Amino acid sequence: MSVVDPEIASAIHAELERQRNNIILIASENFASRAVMEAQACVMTNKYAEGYPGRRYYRGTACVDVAENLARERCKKLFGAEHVNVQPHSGTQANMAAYYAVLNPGDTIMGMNLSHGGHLSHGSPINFSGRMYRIVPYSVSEKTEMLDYGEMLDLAKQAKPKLIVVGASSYPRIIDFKAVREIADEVGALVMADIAHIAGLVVAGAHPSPVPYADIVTTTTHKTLRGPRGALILCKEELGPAIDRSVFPGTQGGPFMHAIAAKAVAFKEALTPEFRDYQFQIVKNAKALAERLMQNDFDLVSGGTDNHLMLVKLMKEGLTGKDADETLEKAGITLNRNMIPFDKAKPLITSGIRIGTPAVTTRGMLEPQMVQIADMITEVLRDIKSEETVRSVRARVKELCDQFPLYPDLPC
Ligand code: DSN
Repeated sequence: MSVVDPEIASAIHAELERQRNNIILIASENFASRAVMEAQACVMTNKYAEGYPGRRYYRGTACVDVAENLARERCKKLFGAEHVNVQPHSGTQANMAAYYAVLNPGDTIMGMNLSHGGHLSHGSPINFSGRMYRIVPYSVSEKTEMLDYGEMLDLAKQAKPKLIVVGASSYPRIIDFKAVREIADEVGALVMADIAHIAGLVVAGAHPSPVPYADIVTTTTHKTLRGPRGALILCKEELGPAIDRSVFPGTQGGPFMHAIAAKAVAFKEALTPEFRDYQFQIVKNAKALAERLMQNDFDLVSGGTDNHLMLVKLMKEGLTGKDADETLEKAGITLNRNMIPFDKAKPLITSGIRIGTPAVTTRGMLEPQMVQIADMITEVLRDIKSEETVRSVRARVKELCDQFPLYPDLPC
């Protein structure tokens, strides 16, 4: 490739070096294994296979059928699910297909407010979901900054939703899927759980599973699940045909067979005891990082974390999320600004930052390194205008990264 396209080869090489030499704390990112990346870069990218294994609209699909069947079987085993569709290209497309399977335009969805931790595709007015459906957003409690299932029930009784969407992109606490099922049953609604962020935790048992309670479960495959970029849908057997029709031909054409092969590899990895230990370590690391930040006098949304992420409020420090993520990036610490519940700042500014531990845990970092990272974040944010502090932290970030090499044998 470096001969055919040296500019792209150079950008890829620079990206590898960036991933190696920075502490990545973006809660939705991770490092897929070499095996997953090899499958994703394979010749199956050349194959059209509209339809499903055994029922394709193209000839020559025997080999890709093997990949999709393995992906489906492994995924069902991993989540204990009755039916799975591994074709969605992304989390938003999985959610779109799920809505398309059970709703008509104009039907009512209750979804978590984006600025309280929800996702664009859970009904944001600037997303297709907010334009196609009537959205009644629910929020976290102002007092606890956690979901209040009593308030959710009251809202559901007024809104009479056809679907309650539960799941989040920036919610640091355990989600009580059973409580949501009970609310839905009281008002005759379906439940869709979007577990994109916590899927790895769920399969390991580090977070309760929604599979026994939700009619439909969607997730991406590249976050805590540590697979290729993509998504999947799980559902009860009786919804299977509707979900499959909704993915293809409803909302997608040809599946990405190389991505499905890579999903199969990731599911095999996720079935191992090592993967389970890894997920529990993500949570231990998040707790250690959160504890240290609080010892260093930072305020965290809801006062801590139960999962892989935390949200730091920066109002007391007189900082915005934008100030913080820009300066931390210069120091080699990559994370994102994030709205916090009841934020008064604009989405591109924000009053908080989101910090997640899946990627650093994949590198092998443990609690002592989380304390170091929390102290480096503190040093930068306490002295945000000091170029000397940024330089000094940058040097220590590099030393820490060198102790936990990333893709050491990747030729690039
Ligand atoms: N944008 C992703 C995240 O960072 O959480 C969710 O899709």
